[in-house]
Amino acid sequence: MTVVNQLLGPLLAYEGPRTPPKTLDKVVIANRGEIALRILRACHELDIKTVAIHSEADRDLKHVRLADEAVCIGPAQAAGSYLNIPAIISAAEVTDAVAIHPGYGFLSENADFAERVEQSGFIFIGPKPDTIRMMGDKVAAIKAMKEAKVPCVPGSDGPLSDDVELNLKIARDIGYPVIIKAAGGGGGRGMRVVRSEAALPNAITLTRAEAQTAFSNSAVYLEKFLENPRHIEIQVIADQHGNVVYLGERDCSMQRRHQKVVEEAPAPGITDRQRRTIGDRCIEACKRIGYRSAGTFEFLYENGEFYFIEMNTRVQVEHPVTEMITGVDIVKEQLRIARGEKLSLRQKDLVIRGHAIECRINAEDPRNFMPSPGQITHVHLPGGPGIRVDTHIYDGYRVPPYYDSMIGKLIAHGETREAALARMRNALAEIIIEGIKTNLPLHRDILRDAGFAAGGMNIHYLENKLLAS
Ligand code: MV4
Repeated sequence: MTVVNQLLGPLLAYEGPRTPPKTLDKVVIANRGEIALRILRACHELDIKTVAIHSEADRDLKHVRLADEAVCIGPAQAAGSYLNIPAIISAAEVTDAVAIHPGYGFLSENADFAERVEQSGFIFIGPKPDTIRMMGDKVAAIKAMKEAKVPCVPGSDGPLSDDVELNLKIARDIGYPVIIKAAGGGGGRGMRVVRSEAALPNAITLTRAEAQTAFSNSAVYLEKFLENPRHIEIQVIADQHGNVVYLGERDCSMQRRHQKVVEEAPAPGITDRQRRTIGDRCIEACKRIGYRSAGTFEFLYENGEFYFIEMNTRVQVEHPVTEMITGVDIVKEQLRIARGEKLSLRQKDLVIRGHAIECRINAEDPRNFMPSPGQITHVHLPGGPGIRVDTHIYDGYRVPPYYDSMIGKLIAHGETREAALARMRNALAEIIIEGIKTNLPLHRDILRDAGFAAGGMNIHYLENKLLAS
C-alpha cells in the first residue's frame, strides 16, 4: 500500500509537462507605430532580442527595420493582423520567442489573448489574465476597489436589476444627475447621463440594449454624475514578489471626444499629502488583488476629492510624462517584472522632479479632426534640454489609413510647470512635419491658451474652447 502510494503520489500531483525555465531573451512586439519602437528600445537596452510582427501595410515601420526579426502576420485590416491571436502566437512559436508585449490598444486588455499566450507557453507582459478580466468588468473592478478602500463615485454598488422601482429608489438616494454605464464599457463607450426621474427607466433600457450589442454583456450600473471633474490617473508598477510602487499622477483633462490631446505630470494643485493618500490606497488595492506589471488607476477629481472610475491594465500612451518626472523607465520595469525580478526602486526612494507635458501628434486636419494619412515629405524634429520625441515617422514615411491617427508624441520636461511650458512652446515652433496635415496648429493654440497656462482645467475645457473659436 505504502509502495503504491509512493508511486501514485507523483502521478496524482502531475501538473503538466515540465519545461525548463527559459530566460526572457526574445520578445514579440504585438503592436505598431511609436509604442512598438518604444518597446523595441527598452528590449535592446536590456539585451533582449525583438521580433516585430506587422501587417502588409506596415512593412516600412521604423521598428520593423530595427527588430532582430520581423514576421508579416496578415493584411492591413487589424482584424486579420494586430487582432489575429493565432497569427501572433504562431509568430512567437516560429521565432522561438519567450514573451509577448502587447503595447496599448489592440489586444493589450484582452484577457482571452493573455490567457492563450500563457497557455501556449509564453510570458504575457502585463497582469495575470484574471486581473485583466476583472478590470474589464467595471462592476467587478469597482467592487474590488471599494473593498480596498479606494474612494469610488457614489453609485449602485453592483449591477442594476430590472426592478424599475428599486432603480428609481437607488437614483433618488444618490441624487440627480446620475450616469448609467455599461459594465463591459469603459473609455467613454456605453454611457448615458440622466437628469430627471422621468428619464431614468428608458435610459436604463436603452443603455442595456446598447451594452448587449456592443459588449455582449447587458449589465449596467449607476453612478452620481460629476458635472465638472478633472481626469487624474495614478501610475503603479508591481512586481511578482508583492512589491508595489506608485509613480505619482497624470492630469489628462485636456481631451476631445474621449481622446486625450495633452497630458501632464504632476497634476496642477495636487498636494504631496493628497498624492500620498491616494497613492497608498492604490498600492493597497494592488497588493490585495495580486496586481502585476504596470497599471493605471483612473479617477475623476472634483472639489478636492478623488473618485475611482476604471483601471487600465496596460502601458498607456501618456506614460512618458511620468517617466520624465520620476526617472523610471516604465517599459523596462515591465520587462524586468516579467523576468521575475524585483522592482528597481522602493516607494521611499521615489523623487518627483519638475514637471512634464505631452502633446499627442495626430495625422489629422486641425480644423475638422478628419484623419489625414499619406506620405510625409519632410520631418524636422525638435531637441535640446528636456525635450523628448517618441515617434516612428521619418522622411518619406507613408502614414497608412488603416489605424489610429497618432504618429508621435512630443514631451517637454522642466524644473517647473512654467519651464516645461516654455520648452514645449519652443519645440512646437521648431517641429516641422510636411506632406500631411497634423494637429500641430491645435497644440500651438493650446500652449498659448490662458486657461491651460493657469492649469487645473476640467474635462470639458478643450471642447468648450473649440466651440468658442
Ligand atoms: C463619469 C463622468 C462623470 N461622472 N462618471 C468618460 C470616460 C470613462 N472613462 C468615464 N467617463 C466619465 N465618467 C461619472 N460618475 C464623466 C466622464 C467623462 C469623462 C471622463 C474622463 C475624461 C473625459 C471625459 C469626458 C466626458 C465624460
